Amino acid sequence: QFLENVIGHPQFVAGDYTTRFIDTTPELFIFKARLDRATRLLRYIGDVTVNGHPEMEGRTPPETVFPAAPLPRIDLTTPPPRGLRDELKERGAAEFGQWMREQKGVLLTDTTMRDAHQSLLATRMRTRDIVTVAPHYARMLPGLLSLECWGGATFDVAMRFLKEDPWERLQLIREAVPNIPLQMLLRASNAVGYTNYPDNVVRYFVQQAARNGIDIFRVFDSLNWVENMRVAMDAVIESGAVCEGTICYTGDLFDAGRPKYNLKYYVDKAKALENAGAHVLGIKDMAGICRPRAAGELVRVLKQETGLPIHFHTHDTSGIAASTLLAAIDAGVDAVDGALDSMSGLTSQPNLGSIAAALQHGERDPALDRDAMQQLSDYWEGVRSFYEPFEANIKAGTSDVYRHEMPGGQYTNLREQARALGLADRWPQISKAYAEVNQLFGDIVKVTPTSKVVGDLALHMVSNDRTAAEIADPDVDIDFPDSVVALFKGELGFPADGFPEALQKKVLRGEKPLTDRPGAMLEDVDLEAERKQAGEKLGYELTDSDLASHLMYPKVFGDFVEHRSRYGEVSGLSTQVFFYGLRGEEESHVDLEAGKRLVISLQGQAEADEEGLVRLFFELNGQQRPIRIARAD
Ligand code: 3PY
Ligand code: ZN
Repeated sequence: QFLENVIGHPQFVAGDYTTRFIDTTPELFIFKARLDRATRLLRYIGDVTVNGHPEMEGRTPPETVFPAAPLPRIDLTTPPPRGLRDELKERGAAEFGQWMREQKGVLLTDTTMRDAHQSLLATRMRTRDIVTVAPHYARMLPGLLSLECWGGATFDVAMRFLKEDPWERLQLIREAVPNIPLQMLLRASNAVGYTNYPDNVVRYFVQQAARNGIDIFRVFDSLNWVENMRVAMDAVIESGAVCEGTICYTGDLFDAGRPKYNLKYYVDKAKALENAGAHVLGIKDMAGICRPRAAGELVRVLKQETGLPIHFHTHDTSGIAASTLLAAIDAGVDAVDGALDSMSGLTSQPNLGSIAAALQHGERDPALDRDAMQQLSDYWEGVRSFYEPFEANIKAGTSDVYRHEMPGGQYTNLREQARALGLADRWPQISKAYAEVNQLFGDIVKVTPTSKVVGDLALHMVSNDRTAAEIADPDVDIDFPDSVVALFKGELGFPADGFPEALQKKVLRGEKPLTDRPGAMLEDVDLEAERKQAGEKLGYELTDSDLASHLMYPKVFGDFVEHRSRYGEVSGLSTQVFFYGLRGEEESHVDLEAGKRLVISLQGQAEADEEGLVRLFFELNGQQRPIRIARAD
């Protein structure tokens, strides 16, 4: 670029320069960042057009042109009306919790931007598709309790597969939606990862999330171990945000043969969370197995036994989750989660629009604009089609979920893993093995990350033709997956009644399990030293949120930074171009920043030459831009 600048400089062209030309002409060092950014993006588009997106391997890209994602026409220049975030700001977190308890109408959380696509589309929804509709939410549904839009698996997937910065997503949603509380899912001491982090890393992560815009933290522990949630909960409370201390629901309240998860279990957990300072009590039915009668009883009793408002979350894997929500609502639940119509059902949340319709004109009417919900759903329907290859191809609800108890977010993922291992036709065996592993582990709570461990062993059993009896038999040698060893060591904490001793002994092969919660045994990280070290490796000074990303996923973050320096900010590309490249002569617009728009089209492409290089003839803002791309083998 420097050389280009010199050769193109008018003084140089005119021969009007001396040997001090470089010293006295500082503009030579102003590189055309815009052009450079454009070139990098053209390389990305060229690469995907010629070689396909790596994520499409083994998937079928759509053949046809995509339908539009129609956006409701509304005036976005006026400031959004007052919403529940204003209520929260005025009252503060604790009083807001009490205010929630006093509301007659049910409060609604829309999970479309997080759990719905995590559970239906392998978490692949991109920032651009979310942020495009965010300002419409602010103006059309200001009465929503919250938008669940961050955390869970979205953090990891954003960097690993979508090559975008999860923090930027949060900042952009925050900017577009100043009036509705933003909610995230936090796996307590596992933060947004799959294992416990040192306490100061968890604290740092929560601080960053609050600073960047999260108002409500749903905090859960994957073994319902409240002691292991305290560090995260304290950090949330200290930040001023709402702490939704959450119990994961498993088993069946009314199954006398499985008394471990009876009403007393839940009441004890709820009281422990209230004592730990929760402002709201979350009930997280991650698999969608809470039967309607159990939901009603649970809500009725927990409202009596605690002074907290209750926020209920479920999945529609069984096909009857709406009846569970309605039972919870009848019993006085304060808030429920759902996803907008076109992103609801199956492993996702129940249909928010239908719940609102069912309650209309009644005492618990959430009083939201149903036309607005419909229009926003129409938008999501268009967006969903961009992600067609990530659909799980499940056509109906399954009552089998009551047996295997897989979380909605895991169900499709595990099926996909099974497919990748060539075990697609053995799914019934895998789901059976999953239930058996749960029993081998002592009937545990299964939610990220413990659910992943159960899934790992279930896949291991089926791919190695092992029975549950063989897994348990001390005389049969099993090469346990690493995640199973870590679980039995206590790296994710412990269930209230511990792990079955005999299996623990077999898995650990003489190694001793931890004697305390993992966070207490892990040394604090020197954050500034870590920032410096990572900065030296990556070649720039990490921002606070970069540091949080690095602390969560050092390798994934490093790869993401490398991708960004090679191709630039690919988050600005449309989803069609990001995944499928440019086809025919369609035109793509990329807004680099306000007022800097790239208009890109592909005029044609030549056959690969003998070195395997393909020439692509792009047009960029009206100018020819040929690019050569190496065809991958
Ligand atoms: C997550 O932790 O990502 C979940 O959605 C658990 O249900
Ligand atoms: Zn969920």
